[in-house]
Amino acid sequence: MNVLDEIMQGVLLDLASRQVPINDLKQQIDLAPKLRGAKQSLSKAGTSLIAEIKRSSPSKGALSQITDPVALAKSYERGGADLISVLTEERRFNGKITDLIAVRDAIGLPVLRKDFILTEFQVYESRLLGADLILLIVAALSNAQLRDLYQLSTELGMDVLVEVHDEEEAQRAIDLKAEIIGVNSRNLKTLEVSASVFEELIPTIPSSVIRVAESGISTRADVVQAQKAGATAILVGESLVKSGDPISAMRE
Ligand code: IGP
Repeated sequence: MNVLDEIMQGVLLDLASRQVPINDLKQQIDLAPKLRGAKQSLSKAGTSLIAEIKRSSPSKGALSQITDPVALAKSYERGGADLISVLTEERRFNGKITDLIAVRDAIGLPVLRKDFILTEFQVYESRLLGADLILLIVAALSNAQLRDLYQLSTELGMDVLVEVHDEEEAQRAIDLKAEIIGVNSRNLKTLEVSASVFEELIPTIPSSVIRVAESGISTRADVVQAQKAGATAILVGESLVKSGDPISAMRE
């Protein structure tokens, strides 16, 4: 079993433990928090920044610097981030649904729920938690699942970040007519980062799409490389979590 399969298995187990009837969630949808417009936030001129709250990762272990996710999110917002990503996957990333709620309450920016979304239940749950943007990982889903979860997410008003790592996945995202596509330089099956992935894949995505370069970005040169490949946004976790005042250095 590869890493992605293991993570997905854990996600499904955790889900079983908090499952309530899906109708209970549907009934509450009208009370869901007002949406903040993720796509709009990522459509401004220049390269947008998605700054991530990440406590730990399977490849790097604990990024122990996060003692207060709310304080970190506020500093990202002050630093000029356009959108905040919050990991909510528990087992491998030590993410917390409560982080998403607390962060969203404390800031005005739109938020991304960064998790392994595999079921309709999680989509309704994300909307109720106030996620403005939801991650769908092409490698984790069949075409039918991808289409159904994408459609449900947009019906509920959320924007969708469709994540790809190779040419075939990128084509599936394009065929879906995804409006926001993320190219992850990390292979979730092996956890290896390959710097050439941005250059290979981003140019294959139509320019009408918001193109997000994800993972392994830590220096100004990395940002420039992603921009040259055609990225309109970057998603940065570890290097922002680890450094004190990093955002000014990353912005043009
Ligand atoms: C952030 P980094 O290397 O800057 O910490 O990466 C982000 O791209 C990464 O956390 C990520 C991720 C994912 C995590 C990208 N896709 C899918 C969990 C699931």
